[in-house]
This record gives sequence, C-alpha cells and structure tokens, in this order.
Amino acid sequence: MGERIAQIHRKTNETDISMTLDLDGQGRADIHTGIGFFDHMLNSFSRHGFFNLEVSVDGDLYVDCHHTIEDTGIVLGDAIRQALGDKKGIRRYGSSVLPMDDVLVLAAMDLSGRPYFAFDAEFSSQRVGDFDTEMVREFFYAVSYSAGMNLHIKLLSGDNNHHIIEGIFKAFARALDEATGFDPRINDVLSTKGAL
Ligand SMILES: [Mn+2]
Repeated sequence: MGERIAQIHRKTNETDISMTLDLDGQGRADIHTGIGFFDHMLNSFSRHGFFNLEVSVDGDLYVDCHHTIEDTGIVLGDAIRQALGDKKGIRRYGSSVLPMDDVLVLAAMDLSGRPYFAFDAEFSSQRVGDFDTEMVREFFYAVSYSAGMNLHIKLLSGDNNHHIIEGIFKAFARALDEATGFDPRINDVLSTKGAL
C-alpha cells in the first residue's frame, strides 16, 4: 500500500493556499490561516482524526473571513479525495456522536464519490473570535463537494457556540478517520458497482 498523502497549492485573486494532508498520520499539525479560531479548529481536526496536516493560507482577511475559510474547505476536500486514491480496502462509511461539555454533535459520512451535504445546527452568536459562525456551514459544504463525500452534520443538543463548532470539527475528524480506515475484510472497493 502506498502513502496516502496529498500536497496542494491553490492560488486565486482571493486566497493563496498550501496544504499537505497525510491520512495515516499521528495528529501532527502546523496551521496558519490568519484566523486564530479557525487554526484552533483545524488543529482539533488533525489531532482527533490522527491526520498530519500542514496548512498555510494567505487570504483577503481585509475583506472578511469568508474566502479564507471557504477556499480552505475546497482545498481540504481536494486533498482528501486525492489522498484516498482508488479507495481500495477502506470502510467508506464513518460516523461519530461526540460530546463536548454541554454540546452533543453528530457527524456521518459516506465516501461515495457523490457529494451531498446536510447541515442542521444553529448559532446564537455571529462570531467566535474572528470566525463568523455562518462559515461553519460554508466550510463543510466546500469540503463535502470537493471531496465527493456525502456528509451529514447535526447538532443534537447544547448551546455554547465555541463548543458547538469545536464539537463539529472533532466529530467530523473521527468520522473521517473511521471512513478512511482499512478493514481487512475489504479486498477491493466496498461497492456492488465495483467503483467509488
Ligand atoms: Mn476550544
């Protein structure tokens, strides 16, 4: 089995992003997006999914945080898809119900190649640090579509905005770790069609 690592550089007029993702890592992260709370979330994603992740973003933060967060989501989805390759031997499905203090979050995914995104969570504040809470939906929409992933995220209970967002990132990480992991019973791809 080869290494499952993707290295991506994406530059537009709004953002310049470099990312390296290793799906079979130890949870080592080196994250610099210019948005402190977003760095905290990507560190949590790396740590709790055991992914090694290096991210450097030079975004148009003088506008707002939108392009920086959305484009990082696009690149992370691309990196996941590239690192997965032909998806031979992986579990394909992953889910996590994750508690964080007052919050309980559900994340479930199917690495089917067919993007679908369902998001059911509301926030009572517009911002956590310099991170606009409405960008949580935008980020995971971008990830799911560029990864070709069916992704469902649902807030089951709780109301602290920092905890809700962090719980979502951790639940997503754990679900992705499960879905990208190998099952020795799966020799080819887990699909009756023969391809994912
Ligand atoms: Mn925190």
